[in-house]
Amino acid sequence: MKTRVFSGMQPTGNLHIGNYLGALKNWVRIQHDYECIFCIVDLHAVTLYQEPGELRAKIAEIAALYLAAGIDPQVCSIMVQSAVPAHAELAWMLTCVTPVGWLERMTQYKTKAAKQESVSDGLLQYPVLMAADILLYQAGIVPVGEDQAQHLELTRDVAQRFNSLYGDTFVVPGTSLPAVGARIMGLDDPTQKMSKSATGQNHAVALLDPPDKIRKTIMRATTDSSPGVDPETAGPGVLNLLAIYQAFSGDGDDEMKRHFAGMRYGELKKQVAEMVVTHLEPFQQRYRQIISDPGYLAAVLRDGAARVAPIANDTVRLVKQRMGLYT
Ligand code: AQP
Repeated sequence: MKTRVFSGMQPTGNLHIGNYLGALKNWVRIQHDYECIFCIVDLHAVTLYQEPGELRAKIAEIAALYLAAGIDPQVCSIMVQSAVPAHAELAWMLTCVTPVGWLERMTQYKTKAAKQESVSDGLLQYPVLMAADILLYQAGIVPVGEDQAQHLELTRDVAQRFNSLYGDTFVVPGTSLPAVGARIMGLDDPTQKMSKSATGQNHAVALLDPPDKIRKTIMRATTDSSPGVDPETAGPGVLNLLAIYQAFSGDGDDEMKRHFAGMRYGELKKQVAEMVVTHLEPFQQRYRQIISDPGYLAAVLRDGAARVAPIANDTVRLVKQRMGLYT
């Protein structure tokens, strides 16, 4: 039997090349090797306020982006989190075995909470819901970007705690990070990770940005004060541009060094921009075709949820039995 893989994205903001290189591209690569479930995690999205109409549209957009990237719905299950109620049900049971101190230590919680006047309980519980998403399907591997590594560690801790309290119930999942592109940094500030919620104009390249905008954003990327590329001593801005190029091109380390050593920053940026545009143009064409067919998208999501719901319901039944809850 194939190992099961679970991962997801929030239907918020504009998906960027960090989301693509850190997660989505990896999903496409491994989809034939594992039994994959790719989720649109709308229950996570509402940990911060979302305008309902926009959220609905974003769910369709993310589904279309998954498909445009090359996720094959015949091979993988693409589904929306709130279509399978077992996610929320299991999250409650796991909440009851998770110490609050574990959640308060999460870096993402601290960063996001600091930006809010009033913090919802949901924002604190976010990693427990993520643990439920993964454990519900007994996933063995979770391909994510590096920023999610801490949440994955918490998922393992929750699974182990539950297993030790109630007996072996959950598969303890492993993380899968891409070799290149696990943490793409902001183009305006390469000390911060590229993020959907950042507001800077030149911060990110969104997957649906037109070619001119992509070129402009990359040409304005922060580099450093040396005259040209030295892969050994390059600062974070140059390393970030090299990582973007390498993750898209698939070039090896030696090839990269040979190609870019001594190159002026203007030329480096131009080549990175062309590499990104070349990859995103056909992707965007596929996206436009897919999004124009809402009937097809709805069918993919309905089919995905129907395929995974029995697995989720089995796990919830098992967890209830283990805990002595009414089944
Ligand atoms: N900068 C990044 N580099 C590599 N991978 C990244 N991911 C996110 N940012 C980077 C990975 O993308 C997947 C989906 O993420 P998400 O939708 O759950 O949102 P996020 O992690 O919260 O992404 P953002 O862009 O940073 O959004 P905001 O600003 O809302 O927090 C995950 O696998 C993630 O690791």
